[in-house]
Formats: sequence, structure tokens, C-alpha cells
Amino acid sequence: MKFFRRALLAAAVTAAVATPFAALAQDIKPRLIRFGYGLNENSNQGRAVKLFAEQVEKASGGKMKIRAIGAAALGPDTQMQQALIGGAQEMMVGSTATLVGITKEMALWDTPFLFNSAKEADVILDGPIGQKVMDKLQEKGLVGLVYWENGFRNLTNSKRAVTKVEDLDGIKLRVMQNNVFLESFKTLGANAVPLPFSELFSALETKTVDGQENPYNTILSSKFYEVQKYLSVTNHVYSPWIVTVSKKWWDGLSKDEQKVLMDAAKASRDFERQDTRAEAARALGDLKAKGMQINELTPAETARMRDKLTRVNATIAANVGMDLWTDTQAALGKLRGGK
Ligand code: TK8
Repeated sequence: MKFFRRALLAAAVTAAVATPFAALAQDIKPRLIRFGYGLNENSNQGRAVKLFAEQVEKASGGKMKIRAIGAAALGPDTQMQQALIGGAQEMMVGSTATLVGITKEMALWDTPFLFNSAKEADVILDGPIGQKVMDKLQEKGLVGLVYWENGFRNLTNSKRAVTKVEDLDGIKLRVMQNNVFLESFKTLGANAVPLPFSELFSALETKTVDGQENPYNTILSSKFYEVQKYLSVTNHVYSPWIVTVSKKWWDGLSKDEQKVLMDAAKASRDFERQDTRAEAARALGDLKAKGMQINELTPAETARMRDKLTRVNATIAANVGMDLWTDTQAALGKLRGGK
């Protein structure tokens, strides 16, 4: 019996050596890549993950398969980040804001009113500064591929129309789990409460919190209009999303496999930004039709809000490093100067 088993084993080894092993493994079993995200399938995030999955499958001839898992079914951003670092999950897309605890330089993107337009965001995020911040993830076990657009954030709540900073007094406002956001909204007088996104809808529904802030797209796709009456157009900060990969897993891929993922990530980025901008352009109308009461802030009130928020800049600069801070300001100055 023992002899028989050993003979079988020897035959199996011979067969494996005779066939190129990588080809054999891939023919039998495609690489399964778990890709987690926080929003619903029917959202700008969900649509872009779907496009990414299709591109990867096509470019790899079906040898790489993406299993897209949305609605935070694999846990909130912070939990997925740890799963990537440990190698228990391969990919995710989420907020850069929730990465600050891992890579402090990410706080740069939380600077209130940093970008004046989506165009500015694209140039800085896709340029050397965005790359530098992204590369910092590698020391922590993550590989950043591309930035997607979450978008300019706006305020919603169930209590009253916010037309001036003082209206935020005493409003219990959910913020992302991030010190810059916490400090920013405390500075504005709100009672800021950090919560993972996955708990936000029910926190709003049960009135555990009165309000939150997110781009129009998310207010729509996450159905916040069902539990929030007022929307104030503040555009107080531009939030990126970032597509990240487990470094442990990435390092084990072939160059070809890495290229398939990188190419698809870039295609998904271009698609996602277009899709997000098109949706944002019609979202206000949709939200109004759903019954939300929408108000713009006057330029004077926006200036007051901006003024108050510049107080957090010193903290951000200290956290991300003065070099990175001044490089970013210089790059923006150059962009705005027209050359
Ligand atoms: C989705 C989150 C969301 C972010 C937030 O997972 O938490 O408010 O804006 O997009 O990353």
C-alpha cells in the first residue's frame, strides 16, 4: 500500500514537470481576485468596479477573474485595508481619508478647499505629487494603482437648512474616521462624530446623527434623501477614492498579470471620472425631485467657512510634512497662474 502510494506520487511529479506548471495551474483554475468596495452595486463606484472586472477578464483571456463585492459586505474600508495588508483579500477601492491612519501623507487630500475644480484634482492626483503619496503605501503593505473621483463633498442634515456656519451649531454630524475631518467640523461648530460609511444610513435613519457630508452621487446612490431633508451646497473638500492591492499578493504576480491589472485600473479611472461627473451634473435635479430642500451658500458665507477652515491647514502640513505641503501649494499656484 505504502509502495503504491509512493509510485502514484512519483507519477504525479513527473506529469507536473513535463507540463509547464504555471500554464497548467492557470488552465485549471483562474486566479480569483476579491475586490471589495463600500457603496452599492448601483453607484458610480459599483459601475467602475464592474468595468474593471470586465477588462481584466478580457485582457487575461479569462485567466484572471474579479469577484466584485460591494455594499461593504467585506467590511468597512479600514477592515478591508487590514485584510489586504495581511493578504486575506486582494483588492479594494475606498476613501483615501480612511488610509490616513496607515499612511499619514494621505491627509493631504483632506485639506478643505484644496482643489478649485475637478481638473485641478486630476492634474495633481495623476501627477508626481499624487504618485509620491500613493507610493508611500508600499512601506505599509499596500500598492496603490489609481485615484478615482469620489468628488466634491456637500452637507446634508435632517434639522435645518444650513446657510451660514452658525447653523451647524449643535448638529450631530457624521464624519469619516479621520482627524482632519473631525477637526474641520468641530472648528465649524458641529458636533462631529466619526463613523464608518457602512453604518451611516442606519445612523441617519435612527437619528443617532443628524447629518453627514458626501458628494451628490453618493447622496443619491445610498438613498440618503430618504432620511435627510436639507442639502447645502458647500463643496468644502474634494475626496478621491483610491484603488489598492495587497502588496503581499501583488509581489507574487507575473509582470504580465500586473500589467493587466494596471491597464484595467487606468481604463476604469477614466470611465469612472466621466461617469461620476455626468451623474453629478444631473444629481441635484434628481435629489430635488426626491424631495430634498437644496440651498446654495452665498459667496460671502463660503468665504467665511473657508476662512475658519484654514486653521486646520497648519495641522495637515505638520502631519504630511512641510515639503509635500509646499510642493503641492507650488504646483497649484503654477496651475492657477496659467503655466
Ligand atoms: C465608501 C466611502 C465613502 C466616503 C465616506 O466606502 O465614507 O463618506 O465618502 O465614499 O469611502
